[in-house]
Amino acid sequence: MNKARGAALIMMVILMTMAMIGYLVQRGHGYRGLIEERQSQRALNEAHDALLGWAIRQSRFGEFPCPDLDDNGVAQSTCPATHNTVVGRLPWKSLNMPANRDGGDNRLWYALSEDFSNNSSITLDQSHNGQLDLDGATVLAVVIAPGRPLNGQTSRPSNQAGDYTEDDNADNDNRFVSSANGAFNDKVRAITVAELFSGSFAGSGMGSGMGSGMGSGMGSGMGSGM
Ligand SMILES: [Ca+2]
Ligand SMILES: [Ca+2]
Ligand SMILES: [Ca+2]
Repeated sequence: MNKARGAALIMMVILMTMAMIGYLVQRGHGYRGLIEERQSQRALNEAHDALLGWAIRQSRFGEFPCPDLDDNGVAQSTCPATHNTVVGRLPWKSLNMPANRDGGDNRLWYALSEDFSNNSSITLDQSHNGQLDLDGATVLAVVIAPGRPLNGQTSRPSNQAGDYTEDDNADNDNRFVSSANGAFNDKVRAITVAELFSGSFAGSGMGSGMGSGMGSGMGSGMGSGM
């Protein structure tokens, strides 16, 4: 083998090794993304069921706990509202559930319609759909797994939604989205008045849908990379 041929062979081996390494790294990232996505979905499902389980047990049927505004796990005793919406974190201690985190190791965010908070004393029935909008549909609450920080979200930990959520989820009004153009990795799970009154969610102790986990809930937004 002459020198030129030997050098070409070595170069080919180096290129093939680099290509193989690149493939394995990419595959590893894809696998990590899948694990994170599943963890986020699990956390959203647990939060969804815990919130509904709480609401059906209240003396005022359908009242949900206030979001946690200071990240101590405990619901605020009063729900300060903006645009008929209360935005904060999931009050996991008040819900008597483990501290669940999404695939990016964040606590979940939680937004609630004012009618279903303790700001209101109206008797809730199926004519009250809530005051939040998720992808154009009316819902009574949303839970959001914020995912890893994206560009500009450099101030974590904080109690500002914009450090965790993106696009229409970050502006503290009553409209939320499960997808958006540009940088966006929020995973959103809705809670609807139909679910509240059907009791068809895991652990509800009522209805016929127990144990279903409701994994296909509207607006889950799962499927894109974290
Ligand atoms: Ca709190
Ligand atoms: Ca996010
Ligand atoms: Ca919004």
